[in-house]
Amino acid sequence: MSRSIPLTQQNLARLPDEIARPEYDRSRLQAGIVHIGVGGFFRSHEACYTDGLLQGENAYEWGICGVGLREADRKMAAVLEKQDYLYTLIVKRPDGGIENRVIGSVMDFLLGCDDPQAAVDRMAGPATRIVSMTITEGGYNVDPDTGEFDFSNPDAMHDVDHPVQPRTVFGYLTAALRKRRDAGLPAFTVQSCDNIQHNGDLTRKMVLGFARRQDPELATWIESEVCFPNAMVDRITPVTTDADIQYLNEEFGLQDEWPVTCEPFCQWVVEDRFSNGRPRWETVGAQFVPDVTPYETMKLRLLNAGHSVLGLLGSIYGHATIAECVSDSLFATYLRQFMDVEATPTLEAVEGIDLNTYKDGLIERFGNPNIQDDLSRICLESSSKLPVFLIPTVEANLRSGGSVRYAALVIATWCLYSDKHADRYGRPLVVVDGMKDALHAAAAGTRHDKLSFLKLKSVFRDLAENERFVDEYVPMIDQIYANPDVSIPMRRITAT
Ligand code: CS2
Repeated sequence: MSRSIPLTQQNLARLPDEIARPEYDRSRLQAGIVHIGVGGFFRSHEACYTDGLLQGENAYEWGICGVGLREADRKMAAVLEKQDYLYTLIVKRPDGGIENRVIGSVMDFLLGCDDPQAAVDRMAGPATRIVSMTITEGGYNVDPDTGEFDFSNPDAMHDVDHPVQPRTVFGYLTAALRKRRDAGLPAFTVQSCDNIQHNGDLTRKMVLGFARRQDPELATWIESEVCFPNAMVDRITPVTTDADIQYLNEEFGLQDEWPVTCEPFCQWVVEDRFSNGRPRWETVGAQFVPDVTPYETMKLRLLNAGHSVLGLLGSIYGHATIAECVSDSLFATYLRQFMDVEATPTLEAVEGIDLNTYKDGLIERFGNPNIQDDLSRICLESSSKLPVFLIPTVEANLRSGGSVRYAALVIATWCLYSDKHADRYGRPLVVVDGMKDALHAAAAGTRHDKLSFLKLKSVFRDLAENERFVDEYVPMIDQIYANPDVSIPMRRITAT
């Protein structure tokens, strides 16, 4: 029989001293924040900042109510409810040290797919002042050809016609904002915490695009009343594994069914524009700035693009994790040269940040041997990631005459990956991507037309028409289709 202690509010006092826990009175919390999309990243980032704030000051009005809109959120709902919405954050340092901390800022969870009305009512309630979200890069429903709201999505069309029975995040936000307007309540802030350039501006554009179609008058109200601050968010958060659950059990006798593992580094740079007040997150390390653009560009083009470079090349080569890639000197060199030669020249200066120190820090973070960040996580949804992380760097270098070969090999490798779904030894690679079929079909066309993959305009825009890019790309396709050992072109590129 297991002697382990299930994680609940009542059992907090029984936990070993090494595990930090909420010292504040959780029964006094009110949900000033409703968060849509409770996954690992939200739990290691916004919820962690908010927990830190609640530990430090009487900010009881800033508890968080989680909301899941999809069937896939059912497990999170069940686990959190069973654990009184508590979970453990396992912070793993590069030197092997681990700090464990039970996070208490989440105080409730609603499953929209079971009861949409309850979720709308919670957002529309007077206590709610911010609705934040992490719905992934692909969740914004952008038509890749026009950049506008994509009404070909059947759920979005359903929401246009059923304003009180929403399915999408856009349907929920407009339903709740309508209720607030009708009740004479101030609007809440809509705060995106997704890793997207100008995440607030994009959210605004999509919410307004949707609302104009559904209810133009409401759209005008939203336009003038709702703030959508942009933010740069950062904390590497691998997918939780059974080993994380076992670790808590074996080391501390703590039974947490869904802890979160992350690195110690954490960053949140936010534009200070809120419709109805905000928590004093600056007291726990968040930075409020007038314009996040330089911070987000730096992060997307160095950290995220760096991840994609390692993720795609490493997967085909046969590496399993980011740390394993960085411990391979060829991959470490390739990454550093990509950052120095191709990414950095496209960046503007960032106040208070020395880019060399930032890059050294990234290599150290990526190399954290305790963070098992699988390349499968990095490569999922690449079709939403690369247009933001990598293609703008290529385009900027094509304009300025800068190098594009490091990126060209990564894109050629992604073609091979999408075509074969296997590494260089023929071992299967799982592909999770909203565009999986389109990517596969385009990549498979390479045998007849070497530019077939590159002609996917929604991902690569006009790269297939750029002679200089094509001149770099085609020989790389030839080379890796002849021999999928990507280390050969990597060695050649890094040596020149
Ligand atoms: C990763 C990010 O998804 C990815 O490809 O680069 O999830 C990355 O780990 C985070 O943005 C770190 O803040």
